[in-house]
Amino acid sequence: MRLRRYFLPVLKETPAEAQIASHRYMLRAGMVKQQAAGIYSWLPLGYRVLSRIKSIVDEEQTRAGHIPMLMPTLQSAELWRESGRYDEYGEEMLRISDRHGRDLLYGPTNEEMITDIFRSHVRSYKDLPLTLYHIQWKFRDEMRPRFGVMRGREFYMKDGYHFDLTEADAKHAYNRHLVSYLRTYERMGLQAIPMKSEGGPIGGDYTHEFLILAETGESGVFYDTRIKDIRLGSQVIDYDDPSQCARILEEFTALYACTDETHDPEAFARVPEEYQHQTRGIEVGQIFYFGTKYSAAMGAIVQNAQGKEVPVHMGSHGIGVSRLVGAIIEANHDERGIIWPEAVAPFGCGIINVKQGDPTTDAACADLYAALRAAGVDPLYDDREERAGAKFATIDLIGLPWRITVGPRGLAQGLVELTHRRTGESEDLAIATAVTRLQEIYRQHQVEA
Ligand code: 5CA
Repeated sequence: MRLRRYFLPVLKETPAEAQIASHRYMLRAGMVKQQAAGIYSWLPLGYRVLSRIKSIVDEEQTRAGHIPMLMPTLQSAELWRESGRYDEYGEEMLRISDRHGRDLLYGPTNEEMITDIFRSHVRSYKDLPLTLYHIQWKFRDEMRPRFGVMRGREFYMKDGYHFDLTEADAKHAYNRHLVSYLRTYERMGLQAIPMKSEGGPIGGDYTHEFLILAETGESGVFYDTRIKDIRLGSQVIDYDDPSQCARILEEFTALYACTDETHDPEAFARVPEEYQHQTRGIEVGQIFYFGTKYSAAMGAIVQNAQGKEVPVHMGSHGIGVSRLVGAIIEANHDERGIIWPEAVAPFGCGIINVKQGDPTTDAACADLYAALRAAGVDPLYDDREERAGAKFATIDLIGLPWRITVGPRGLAQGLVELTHRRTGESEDLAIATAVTRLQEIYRQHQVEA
């Protein structure tokens, strides 16, 4: 993309309403625009990051054997009356009526709708196990929407639902989700720690939240610091292997880690003192197992091998896709702006032409731009008639992980400068070497088939 042809409305001033770094930088970098309390337009740069996060979530869900689909944002109140949640859900539910006076609602989650789809089509245990998911906008009329996209009213969520014949199968589905979530967050350069939680309006007493440690998070967190050393890394995962998934869950949940909701001071006191730590965290996902709560209420029944009709065991699983954009910034920024992990960066690198209008420099930049595109690096070329300092500030603010600076002095020796946003380290390289270097870096983030 050439910046002159792009739409990147960066702000010079720090918006007064933004209290935390991610909100400030998302507004300043022209990623989002607030349209009403907790409701945002995603401008091109923000939309790029949101789409990259969505793709990673999709890839990891598919890898775990889960099937993508799409349900509508508006739902009929009838379904929610069947489960009893139409009244229970309270003021967070946005209720709407259509011209015929029929009650609708903007979905805050989809347990009822997916259960309805399931009961309309599945009759036999032979069609199980089944896990369906979608990534769709949700609406919760939060009392205090705040921190930008972190606590929105309209937000983008991945929600998945599994259907199993037995409790044991359902536990495996739960464990499989936990592992696939760990992989998803690791791919985004995040460490999200699973913590025992409470079911809330979704229900179920077996549930974990995934938290990113950050002082600006909304949940209080108590944990054993040794948990920070545990990573999935590049281990090969067989999602069909119940014992491997159970072992990974065990490994990631053995050490103490609780939010203020489930914190148990006595158990925490048993953690050696030097490892006890208390901070705050951002909840970027939650998984639930709630057995037959919805299937029994709504008649999602299958015949088992003995011909007996039984309600299916279910769970639901959510990732806060739009919240992740903010959470990643909270975990990756400095005083100059955002520092995107490569996997979710809106552009792979910035090209800075320090002498726009100089024919040799312009031509070198055009060649470099073409070469990077061909190498799959997806560059943003700052081709504006601006001072070099202003260009550096923009590329730093919007957080591109790499920057290539092109100027007449370097070009005289056939060199450009490659700078790493995170470390600030720079190297003078031949143009072709800089291109290959970035190509290699980004190749690591492409998923193997
Ligand atoms: N049905 C279940 C699982 S699909 C469910 O709705 N779970 S949830 O309530 O925990 O939401 C899933 C994730 O969505 C949360 O972990 C959080 O990351 C994100 N989320 C929830 N509320 C908001 C909000 N108001 N703004 C932004 N993200 C939110």
